Amino acid sequence: MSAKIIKAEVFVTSPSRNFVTLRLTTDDGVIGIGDATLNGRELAVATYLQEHVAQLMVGRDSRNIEDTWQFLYRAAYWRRGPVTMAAIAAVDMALWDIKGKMAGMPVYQLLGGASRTGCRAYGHASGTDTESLFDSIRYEMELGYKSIRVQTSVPGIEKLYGVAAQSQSSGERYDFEPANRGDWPVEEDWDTRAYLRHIPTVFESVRNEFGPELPLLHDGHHRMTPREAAQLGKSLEPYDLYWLEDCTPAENQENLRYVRSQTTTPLAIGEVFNSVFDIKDLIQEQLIDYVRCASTHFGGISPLKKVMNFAEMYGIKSGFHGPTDVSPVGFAAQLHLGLSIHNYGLQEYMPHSDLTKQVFHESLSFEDGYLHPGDAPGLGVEFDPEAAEKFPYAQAYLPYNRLADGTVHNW
Ligand code: KDG
Ligand code: MG
Repeated sequence: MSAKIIKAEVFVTSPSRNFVTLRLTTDDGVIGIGDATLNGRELAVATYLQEHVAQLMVGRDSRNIEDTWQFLYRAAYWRRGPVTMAAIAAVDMALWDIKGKMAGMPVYQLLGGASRTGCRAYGHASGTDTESLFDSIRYEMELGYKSIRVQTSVPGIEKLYGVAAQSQSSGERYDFEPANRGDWPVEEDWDTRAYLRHIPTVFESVRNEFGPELPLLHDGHHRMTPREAAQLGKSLEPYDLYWLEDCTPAENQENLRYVRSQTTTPLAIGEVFNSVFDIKDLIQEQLIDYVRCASTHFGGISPLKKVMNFAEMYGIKSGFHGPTDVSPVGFAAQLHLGLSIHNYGLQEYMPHSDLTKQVFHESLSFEDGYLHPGDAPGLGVEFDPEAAEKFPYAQAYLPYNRLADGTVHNW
């Protein structure tokens, strides 16, 4: 068995939403797939892979995962960035997939074996008012979720991330897909003071209705300053959140020192990070509780495993990003990792649409609130190129925010 890569193909398909998939084939006929989807900027990564990476893969020994990762990272000279790291992630995943298939083992076995029987997942509830929010929470609990993210409308804000019941141009459930098809991003609005006043009242009513036990999460989606984030964290303390996510943008990791010093509400950050250098201070100074990075945007399974092993030393757990824009391949990749590491926390889970499942055949299971990647060799996801062809790329953009005076704000 020489395991040499003889073909590297890039597929862009849009079954409900856009996905970029890399497929590597070895001379033994083993196929490995990887996810390179970057929501709203998909073609940049597809081009990076197609024009700059594919030819470098041909002739390489598929077994040397670490060497290939380092080669793509260091030989490019231009390190990091979401486009580069999503492209490297796809290669990394595809190589783990191949290695698993060659070994006849699921990837989690190659990563050290299972540390638990399943990965606890959280569901997404949202509502435009108390009644619809409670209905949504009850629905998620009926589906089996044991932890629930809560997002709501805010009086004074017209369009808001994460609230499903609001009408969007796509007509689809908004908390499952924020990107809108079309050639221009949808404009939304934002008012921090209105948000900070309203959210604690929402969690108070949810706790009164559902009691103290149910783990509740909330996503601030990068829109607050450190002081505002501290205020929110403090005001949510009585409601015992499981985590407050992206309370402030973390390009400047030092910002989290102030937030951390002001509140005991657990903090989760990292979905837009693409390198250990984006998160190393947050981990080393114990400024966060959960790592939100996704295998797809963080360079693949290999670097995410390293960062989780590093986080383990500080008692920080995983909370990998799992929206629908992480494809079934990327999702499986981080599920294998989550099952194997000791410091697993919680996994975000937004099930993919039926159309997406026509293209990507998953072997994961979701039972009673727990996910398992399955025991098929490799990642356990099969990609169907013929089905993919039926769903050509459709341009889509994530929305953006403006304040009342017209200033662009973080979305
Ligand atoms: O593409 C952007 C989405 O992945 C993001 O808005 C989803 O914040 C998100 C989450 O926590 O799922
Ligand atoms: Mg988020």
